Amino acid sequence: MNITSSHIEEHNKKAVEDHNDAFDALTHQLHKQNIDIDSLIGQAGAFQVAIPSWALGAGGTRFGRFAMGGEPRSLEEKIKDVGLLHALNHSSGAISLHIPWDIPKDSGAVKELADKYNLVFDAVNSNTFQDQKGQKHSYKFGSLSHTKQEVREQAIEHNIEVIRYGKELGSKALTVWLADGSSFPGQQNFSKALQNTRESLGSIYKALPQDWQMLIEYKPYEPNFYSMVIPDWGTSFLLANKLGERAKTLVDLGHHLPNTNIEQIVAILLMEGKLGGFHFNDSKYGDDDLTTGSLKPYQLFLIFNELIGGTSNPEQLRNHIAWMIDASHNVKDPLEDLLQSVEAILQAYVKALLIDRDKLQAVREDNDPAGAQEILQSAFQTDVRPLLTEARIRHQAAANPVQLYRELNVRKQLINERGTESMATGL
Ligand SMILES: [Mn+2]
Repeated sequence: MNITSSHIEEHNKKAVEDHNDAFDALTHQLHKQNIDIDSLIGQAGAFQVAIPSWALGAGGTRFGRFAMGGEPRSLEEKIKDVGLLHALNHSSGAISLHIPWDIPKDSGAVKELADKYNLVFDAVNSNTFQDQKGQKHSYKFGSLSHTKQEVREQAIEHNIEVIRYGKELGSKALTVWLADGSSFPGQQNFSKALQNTRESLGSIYKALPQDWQMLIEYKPYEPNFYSMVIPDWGTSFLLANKLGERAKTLVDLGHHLPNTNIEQIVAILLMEGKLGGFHFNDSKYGDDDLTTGSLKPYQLFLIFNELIGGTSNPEQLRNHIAWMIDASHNVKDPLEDLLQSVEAILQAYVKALLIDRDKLQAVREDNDPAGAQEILQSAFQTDVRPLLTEARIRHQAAANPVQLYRELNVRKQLINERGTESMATGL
């Protein structure tokens, strides 16, 4: 299944009339606010969000998994699926791989295939949260933090192996998410576990190429339910500081206790030069891994407000932070879900670019919270969808990606190609 330029042209031809009306109205509205819409279209068109290889199949819960058919059966098919997304929205031009689920057998051929779809390889992800067949030591009681040196060494070696694969493909970052922790009081020596982790990460850091970053993720609970070795941004930040300049914190939006002020965390990490990347998703209760922006679009907007307010140059922001989705889809078609997530991220980004920074600064100086709210709401309530549609049309992508996906019956075609039983590797 390929999306061709004639598919796109035909779809866009039908959409153009309604689009032009909406786009003209928005152009007029922004012009009155002295906002240059072309510059915003350029910035929206340059923003790329990496798609994780593990989010292309149906996700599951611990109660079960419902197959959806047509799932990618190999790394090559995963790349093709991300290629489909990128052809539709022009904003999914990177893929983030998970080792060992996506070991490239022939890196040259894999790279060539990705090139064909204009995709690059984003951060590579290690996996020491489950045991693989034939693995010598079990991670049941931890990996990088384990009490036994031989288990820690095995986990370190795995991470170094992941870097090797990433180097072959042109990745520039390693994401470490540590599931280590304890499920019962007294089970683990907190400080010893953190110390072991720090030393293990130090060994991995030594193997990190000079132009790479190490992204350290945190999570307050799950899979361990009493303590996690890296439970919060403070612990990740502490490790990143001790490791060195190329170690940074990765913020997964679902990895906080309810009601945590994530935008404040983002602002502080950015100020300290330690914000390495994002895993976007949305949640109501915990690490729900729902579609980004489906529940809390305002929170997402406030995060981008901090990002843009904390950097002088949007280009630097786009290029120096790893933007990734980390979601799971139990009841939606994953490809539709990913299109919706990317769209929500771009909406939040562009809306945050609309904020009048000078005015915001002035009301802050005047201690005027109502004034601040007026400014934020004015940006947040602006319907920027015509702007994003225009950016896609200018890049020969689909005016409405989800609609075209449905018009072309992509899922049905994928099922025809791959069958109803195919299952993507992952959780
Ligand atoms: Mn994550």
